[in-house]
Amino acid sequence: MLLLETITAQPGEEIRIRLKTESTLPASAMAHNWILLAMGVDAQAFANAAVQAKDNDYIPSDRQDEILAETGLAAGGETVEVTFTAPEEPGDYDYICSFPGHFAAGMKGVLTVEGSSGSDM
Ligand SMILES: [Cu+2]
Repeated sequence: MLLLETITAQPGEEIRIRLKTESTLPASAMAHNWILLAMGVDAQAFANAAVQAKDNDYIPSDRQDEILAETGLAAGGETVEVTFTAPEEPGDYDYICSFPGHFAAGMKGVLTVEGSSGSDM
């Protein structure tokens, strides 16, 4: 399960996500990934499409433009990571695990990019 439900970042900040799957199940039964979606993408719709994309590690190839950052799949005992630059636009960006059923089980979270520091905060 994803334990980290929120991440806060500054615009343009470099972020590294490292994901380790602890499981003794075969990869076909249990693996995880981490996919950061562009602002405004319907995470539920993306997850639904991902179920059909088994041949592409559950990343729907026709929705690549909705992805800001992604890891590969990590099966039991494997670690994957991705380094990316946080978006410049302040706001909330959903991230999910697109392995079938995992989004519905709650493997999702929100990356919040904070606004430029002003006196109104
Ligand atoms: Cu998962």
